[in-house]
Amino acid sequence: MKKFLPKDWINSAAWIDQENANIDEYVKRHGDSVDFDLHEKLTFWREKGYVAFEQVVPHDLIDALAGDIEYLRKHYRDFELYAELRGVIKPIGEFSEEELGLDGVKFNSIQTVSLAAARLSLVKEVSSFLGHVFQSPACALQSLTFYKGSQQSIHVDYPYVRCQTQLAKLAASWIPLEDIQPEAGPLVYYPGSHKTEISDFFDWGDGSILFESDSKRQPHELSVYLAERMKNAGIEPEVFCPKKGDVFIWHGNLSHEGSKILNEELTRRSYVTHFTSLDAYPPEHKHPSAKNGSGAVVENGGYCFDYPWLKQTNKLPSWTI
Ligand SMILES: O=C(O)CCC(=O)C(=O)O
Repeated sequence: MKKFLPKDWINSAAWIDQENANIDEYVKRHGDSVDFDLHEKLTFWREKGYVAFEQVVPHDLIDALAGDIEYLRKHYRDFELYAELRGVIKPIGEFSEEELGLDGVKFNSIQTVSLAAARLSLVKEVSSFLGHVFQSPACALQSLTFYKGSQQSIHVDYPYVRCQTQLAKLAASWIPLEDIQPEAGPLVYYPGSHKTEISDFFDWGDGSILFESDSKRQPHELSVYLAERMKNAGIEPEVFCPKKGDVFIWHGNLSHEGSKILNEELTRRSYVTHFTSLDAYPPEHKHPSAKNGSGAVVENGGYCFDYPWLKQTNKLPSWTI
């Protein structure tokens, strides 16, 4: 099996993360194509490893996804998706209806059956911004729905989300499906921690930078490592308490976590998409019909490809609106 090393990350870094990135020059050439301040956003991203946009996500799309999720909980046997409950990921049909009604359930890659989800993944500012970060169109790799705070310990995404052909072409968006309360276990992130001089590379064993089934080290050891790196660099965590309509985008090497839920009564409904670029999209994840213009949702310059391995063609209600 090929072992991935720090050079595989460094050699695939997006232009914006390279030492000689010239944002002034880039914006002179491409700045007209967007209706936000591209220079400000790219500069912020390079320094901090995240950006947020306020009130850009259409509320009707969010409501449509919430409706799809409720429908899915009741008609789950009609859909070929994976769900996650208490760390166990398995086909949705192997859960009971009672389990799928529980607070902790996450639905994986609902964008394959929910048009609302696909369109939320490709919201204009996200597709456009990431298209500039990657200098190639943004492509959704996978998504997750959250009902409550995840309370996931500090981590970075790249050891886990790694099917893209260029490792460092990785980013994620986080869309609240409701206003997020500070006691609901909001997302927490560490500004500037995406820089490799801050994070360095966690060694999963024999120099590998990715979590593999035979890794010698475990995810909790990555958390201990990152917490120590943050402490040594003096980086304080920041909390993201967005309003419905906002979106947060983070770099594949930004340290982040789900903070502690302080009020168990509160939900923290959210939708996360992990992205790569079109030029790094894994060919085996692309439906053959995508070449002919079907087999993908294409919006705002970004792509959500149908997975070729899915046999069923049922769609959630938002697809028919
Ligand atoms: O929303 C959260 O609490 C964490 C999400 C996350 O870490 C991820 O999807 O990578």
